[in-house]
Amino acid sequence: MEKKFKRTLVTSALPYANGPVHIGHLAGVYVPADIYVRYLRLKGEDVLFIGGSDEHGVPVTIRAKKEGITPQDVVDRYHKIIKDSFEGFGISFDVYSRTTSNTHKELASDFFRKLYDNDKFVQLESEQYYDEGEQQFLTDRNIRGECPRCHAPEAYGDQCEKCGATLSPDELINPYNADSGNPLVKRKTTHWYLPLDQYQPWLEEWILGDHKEWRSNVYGQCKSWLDAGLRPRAVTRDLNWGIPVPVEGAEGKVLYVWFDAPIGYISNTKELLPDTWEQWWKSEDTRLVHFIGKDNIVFHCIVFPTMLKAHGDYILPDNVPSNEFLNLEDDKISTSRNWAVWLNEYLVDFPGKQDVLRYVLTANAPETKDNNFTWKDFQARNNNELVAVYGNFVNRALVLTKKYFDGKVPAVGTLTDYDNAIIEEFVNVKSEVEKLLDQFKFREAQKEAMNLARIGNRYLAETEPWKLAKTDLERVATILNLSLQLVANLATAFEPFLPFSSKKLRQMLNYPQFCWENLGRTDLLAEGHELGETGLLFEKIEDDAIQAQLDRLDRIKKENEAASYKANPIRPECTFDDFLKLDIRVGTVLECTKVPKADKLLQFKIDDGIGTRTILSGIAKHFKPEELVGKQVCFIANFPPRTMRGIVSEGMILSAEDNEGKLSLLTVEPTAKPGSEIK
Ligand code: B3M
Ligand code: ZN
Repeated sequence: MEKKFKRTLVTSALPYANGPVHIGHLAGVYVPADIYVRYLRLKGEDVLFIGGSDEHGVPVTIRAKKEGITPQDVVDRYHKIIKDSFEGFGISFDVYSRTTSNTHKELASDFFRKLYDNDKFVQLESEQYYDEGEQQFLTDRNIRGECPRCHAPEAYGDQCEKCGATLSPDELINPYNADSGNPLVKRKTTHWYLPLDQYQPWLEEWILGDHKEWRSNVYGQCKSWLDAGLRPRAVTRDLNWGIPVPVEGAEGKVLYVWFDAPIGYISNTKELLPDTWEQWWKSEDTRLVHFIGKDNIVFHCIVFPTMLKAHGDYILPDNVPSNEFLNLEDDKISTSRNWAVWLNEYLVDFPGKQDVLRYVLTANAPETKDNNFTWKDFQARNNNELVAVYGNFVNRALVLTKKYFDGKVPAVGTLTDYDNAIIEEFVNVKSEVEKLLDQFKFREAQKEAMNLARIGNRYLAETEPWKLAKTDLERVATILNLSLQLVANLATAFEPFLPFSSKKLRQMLNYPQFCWENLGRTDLLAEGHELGETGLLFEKIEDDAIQAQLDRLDRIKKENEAASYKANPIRPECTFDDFLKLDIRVGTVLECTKVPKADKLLQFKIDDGIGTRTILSGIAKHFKPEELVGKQVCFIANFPPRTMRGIVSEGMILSAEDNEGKLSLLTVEPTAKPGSEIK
């Protein structure tokens, strides 16, 4: 059933222009997309690589407000930083534009209008949160309130960052406007919805039936969305930053950022190829591939295809290779916590070492599961693989050729069985690498390429040409010829993965052109061909450079801790007399049980030195009751009794809460007599 395509259109997710891009972006989307595109180009295929910044959406407005500048200022700044970072890493877009371009505004607006005119939307009235003081509707991200799950005080309307729960604003306890702090009321508003439910049968057939070859994480996520049943999705918002809804009576409304952003792929193609863009988007012999991160799967596999289908003129994606997430030093990468390796900073800290990061990110690509980036691993992969294997082999082959043959490719003599066995090992590299790249298995494909260098190193170690120079120069010629052919193969095989190093290597080989087709051949460099200047392909990375990065992360961790301390500021001054009002005592836990039907409450029976007393405490989520029996706790003994769930509680048990909401009980060390006073 293999369809024949004439051209491949590759898109990579449009990053939000509300901050710089980091290693997570690079590993998840841009490096794999770039490897794929470079590979297709090397094969001589017709391919376009579309990128751009996603410049609408609420996060941009939030940052603008925080900094007291306009949303346009924000996106102008970050679009440039992001574009430069991608250029710095050799991400070879054919176009990198932005969703604030006129081409895009017009095309997205027309797209909406066509769906509107053809009755593809449903119009629904709903109640949304509204800030009467500011006279504005709020988007989920702008609403904050207490998390209904973990009771963190500042959860967002769409998510709690503390416990990770996905939320809707309606679930928040005491919602308020994150900017103004005002409490919110509900008010009616009208929006246009894409009726995904109507497309459900078609989507099931198209994805679950026709695209079983999609990565299992992608297929699985689509399946669970479809199994849960799709519902109409609003494609407009009450907001003043975005593309105005091109319909009468829609003042103050803009297209939802996830409606306009994917259309950006089309607009950016149009901007690049004003005359021929339609061939790329409207012709069945174009193969469309979206590279994205896993949080974007539903939009690229369900929402955008539905938009395209509803529109009717456009092709649908053939594949959506999505990666999982990359963590940094075992912690989730987070823009707001500054927990990231920023690409613009890396380019300054490690000039000329773009390929090292490309290599490490591909070697650890989160293709099938979340993966972890650590600076130690970065250093180890550079020093033990790029330097010790790839660089070392190349260097030995080139230096020996300079030494014994004046830098000219020596002639091959008779091949030994061992030579033939080595050749045997790498003739298949082309089909191996291709097979993997065609399946978007970049990690394994890069391993295959690296394997060539391992073969080369082994070959030199076994044959030891430096020992033969005096006795058998002809044999040395054969060994070095074969080694140089391997080096040329390495430059070719690594071209999609490590473009900077391949370029350098081609210069060292004085071998400006080569072609993917020739990969695996042993006659790439002709006898007598003169090599170029030799230099080091990779350099060792020393401990202090790594330590500097670890120190930076340590500093950030401390700053984050300090910031959350500030979020719980020290309370206003109180006097010693105030303190003396509290009667705090030590007690020994005699019994501790869960209160039936109250999932937070523990019931304690405490020996308080005089007798026993009952205390209820809302800490059941944090402790196992049986583990507390026998422990000494501190409690406030002079609070008035309080009845909860029909039980009278006589006091309050004290505990310490850290900035992640984790509790530790206050106890005494060494043990004290029950009833001891705390002062
Ligand atoms: N800007 C989300 C993100 O950066 C979004 C992608 C849009 S792709 C059309 O993860
Ligand atoms: Zn929570």
